[in-house]
Amino acid sequence: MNYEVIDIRTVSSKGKGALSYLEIGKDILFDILRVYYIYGVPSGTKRGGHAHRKLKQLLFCPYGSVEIIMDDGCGRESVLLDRADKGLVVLPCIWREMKWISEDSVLCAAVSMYYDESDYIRDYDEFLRYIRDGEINGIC
Ligand code: T46
Repeated sequence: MNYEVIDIRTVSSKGKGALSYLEIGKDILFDILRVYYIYGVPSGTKRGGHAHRKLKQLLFCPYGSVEIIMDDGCGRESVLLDRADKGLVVLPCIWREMKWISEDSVLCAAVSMYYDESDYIRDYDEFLRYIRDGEINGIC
């Protein structure tokens, strides 16, 4: 499936916590044009339910735990973002849902495009048609 779990480089200072960082071109292999974060979500809540046509994104959870459920039209896989030094790169043509596991979790995204609603596919049947056609013409 079109995703990758990465270890975010982290420097620990004894008794003083840790600092994690990402560098464009080294840790993230696409340009970042936008950053957003989602918070204040009650545990058990599901968000998402969409795919992107072109957008690439790195998701990470600096506080709490959020499950990312991904679907490529053939099957489903999930990744639990439960550590601040764990990242998930999600490439286009993946349907995703995000489930808030613990209260007050913060989900951060560093993404390759400005916000553009036309990049979203929010209907699952349309997503299945898009990836079927995309496989034929090389988009997905
Ligand atoms: C994604 C997952 C992980 C904006 O106006 N600007 C923005 O940059 C974003 C991301 C959203 N919006 C608006 C669009 C909707 O009216 O904020 C509202 C909530 O967005 P949405 O329902 O798409 O939120 P999620 O949590 O389902 O999905 C978000 C991202 O939209 C999406 O790209 O991959 O987080």
